[in-house]
Amino acid sequence: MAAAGNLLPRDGILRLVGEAVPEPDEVMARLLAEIEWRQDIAMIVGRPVKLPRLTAWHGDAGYRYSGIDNPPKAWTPLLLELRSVAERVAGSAFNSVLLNLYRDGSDGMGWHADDERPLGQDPVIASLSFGATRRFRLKHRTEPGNSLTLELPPGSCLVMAGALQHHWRHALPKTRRAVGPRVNLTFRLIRR
Ligand SMILES: O=C(O)CCC(=O)C(=O)O
Repeated sequence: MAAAGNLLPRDGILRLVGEAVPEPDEVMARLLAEIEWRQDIAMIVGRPVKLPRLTAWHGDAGYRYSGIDNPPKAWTPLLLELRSVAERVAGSAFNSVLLNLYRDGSDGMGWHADDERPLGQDPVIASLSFGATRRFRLKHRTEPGNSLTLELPPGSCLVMAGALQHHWRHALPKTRRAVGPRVNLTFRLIRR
């Protein structure tokens, strides 16, 4: 696991560490088999809309985003192993994880920031990727020309920290390329 420098020119910290998790294909197969994936529904302008991905929430604390309640499920042995990798890479402790399953290229996540109040002022978030390599995009909130695109390979760990969530938005765009499933785990520290 190589040390990784900051990829952002300013206003936050973004580090990508490749090969953070050994045997990523085996981990992917276990995540698909062991996690109870659910289809969340968000209310968008008063109408129920299925999120374009499946999700699961595990950990010590619940979480509410986009009007969706996430009561926590217990840590599993695999999730605890992955949490220690995320904590080692990020140098930070986590008490919760949001898991996203992108079934194919028509699943994705729109532009947003992880800036909900329970995450605190400058949250550290560590994101592990498995399965298909997908593009991850960031753009600065007030400087539209200032953007970044990264490929997130299986077994990699992306760390977002410092003021990033205040100044940047991120997204996992849908793609027309034929891609297989991808699982992403974002480890967070929820403050009560
Ligand atoms: O799938 C990804 O890499 C992005 C996940 C994400 O943006 C989030 O969970 O807030």
